[in-house]
Amino acid sequence: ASQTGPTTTAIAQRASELRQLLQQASYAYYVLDQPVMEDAVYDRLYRELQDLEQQHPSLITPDSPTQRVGEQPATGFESVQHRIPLYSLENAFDAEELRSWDQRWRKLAPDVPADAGYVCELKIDGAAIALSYENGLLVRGATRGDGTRGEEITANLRTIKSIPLRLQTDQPPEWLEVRGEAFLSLTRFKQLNTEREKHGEALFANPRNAAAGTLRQLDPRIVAERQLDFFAYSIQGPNDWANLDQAASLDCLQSLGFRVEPHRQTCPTLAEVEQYFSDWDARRRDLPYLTDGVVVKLQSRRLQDELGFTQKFPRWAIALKYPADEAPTQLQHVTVQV
Ligand code: NMN
Repeated sequence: ASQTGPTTTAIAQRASELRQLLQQASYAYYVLDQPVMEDAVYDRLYRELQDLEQQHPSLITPDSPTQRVGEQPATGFESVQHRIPLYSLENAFDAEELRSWDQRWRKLAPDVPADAGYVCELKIDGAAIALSYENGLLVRGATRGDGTRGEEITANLRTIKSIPLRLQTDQPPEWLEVRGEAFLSLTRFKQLNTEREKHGEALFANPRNAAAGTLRQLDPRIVAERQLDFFAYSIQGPNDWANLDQAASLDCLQSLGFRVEPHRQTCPTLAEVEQYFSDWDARRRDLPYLTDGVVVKLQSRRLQDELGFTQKFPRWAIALKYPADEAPTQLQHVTVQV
């Protein structure tokens, strides 16, 4: 028999190679912001993979870059229970309240030295979500909801290009939960509102409302067009993965393929935390996304475990908030900041 063309194995190998190349390029493009491939090359490889998958549907894998956007709109969202509840954070509105938080936890752990260390992270103004990975594969994503139960919005979250469909590790744990903030960049927010204005549609009040509303869209194709982004900030999993100190856990998320807000800083003392907060109050409007404060966490995981939680909040973290802007974006030039 004169069989021509590549064998099934060769085709499967090529599909796998294409997925890997595209995944690497997409990671460099969306997460690292450092493209490693020309768009035209990326688009050609993408089409080649699409064609292969179309001819051989059995080759499609759930982490294929072609599988980010589902075709079918949902009819509604299911309520799902979070594996571990998502607590909210206690707020502090000035340095005074920050110090009072510090004194409160120190009473419970009197032997901790003054320079035991804090990690400051910019608090992004978006929507909190939880992502579940099983053996490295994204299997579920949900909104925060009331912290105990949220809405299952996996198809929508899969459209976010900076969320890995597969964790970048050769030895993924059986399960891993990653939390973070889905948000819209300011550029994208403004573009969307310009488009909406042109079409006579109601404008989004702010990027947070736009992100939250987008996540509850029934049609993942609309979600994909909105181009949400994601910063990871917390990791839950089996011991080796959960027992990391705060700064190491953020580095771990980054090495797993997530975007982690790059301006985080380890601050040995509370004075440095206060400095970070005031430095960023001046600089935050230069960022391409909105931040409404600084999340301060204790660096030591052991201390976090020792302090635990109140009914509502972790004792080892606080959100230090900037005063809210008084007017919507369009009117900012007439807003008097006091
Ligand atoms: O929907 P995706 O596959 O993410 O592509 C959207 C656009 O972004 C395309 O025009 C593509 O060329 C571009 N892109 C480029 C790279 C690259 O490495 N140059 C990677 C991912 C997406």
